[in-house]
Amino acid sequence: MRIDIVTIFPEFFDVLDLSLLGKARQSGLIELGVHNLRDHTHDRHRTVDDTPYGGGAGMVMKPEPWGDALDAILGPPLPAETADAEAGPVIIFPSPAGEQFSQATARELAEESHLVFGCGRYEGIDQRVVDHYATRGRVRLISLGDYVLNGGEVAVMAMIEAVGRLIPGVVGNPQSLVEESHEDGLLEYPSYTKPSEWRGLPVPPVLLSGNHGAIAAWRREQQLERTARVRPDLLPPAS
Ligand code: 6GU
Repeated sequence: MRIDIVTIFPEFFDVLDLSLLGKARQSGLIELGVHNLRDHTHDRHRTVDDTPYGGGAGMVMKPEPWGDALDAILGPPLPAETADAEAGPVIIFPSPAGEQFSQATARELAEESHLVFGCGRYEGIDQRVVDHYATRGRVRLISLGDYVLNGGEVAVMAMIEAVGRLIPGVVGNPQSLVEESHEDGLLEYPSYTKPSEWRGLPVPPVLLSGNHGAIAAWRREQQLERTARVRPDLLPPAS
């Protein structure tokens, strides 16, 4: 998978050298391009924002640097009559005004061959950037959840981690992708390792029983109890 990121904070993504995703890049499973939006400005101050038309608080990101930066990734625009957005990459603008990211979104994005992320700052990006690139690729506005971040970078990092680990070969043991929170619609069961007693706290005896049926039943019960307690919204409505 190819991933391109446009941002005014390219250093932010240096951490993608580390851990599982760093290994996936070294092995060629993930190819990453991080692009500085300011490299696509043409004034002495490398300006990326301006005041909003119609007034209001804050600043809006200007369309021209975004157009130059995204065209450098996607190629120049084609004549409107030959444009085929469906054939283009998925272009993601992280935004608190977007659809909410979920494990289902991560699974969809993991099937793609090219993702482009445009990290907005300030009060967002001029809407015409979103509108124009919807003719060049499959644009999605995606939010991490109902809270406000200062910019899209942290959100993109979270999305890349969630998507990257679903790419075949990135996580060593594929079974570990199956048995975790959200994959089966429930929260995961609690886990224990040695020693069998720590600070007076024993491991639940069933886990030491060697009875695989009983262990599976206990884990399922724990998943249901935990989900009902902290995330009842994930359970199907009681009939
Ligand atoms: Cl994707 N961006 C920003 N700026 N804030 C957010 C978000 C994204 N998701 C939740 N809050």
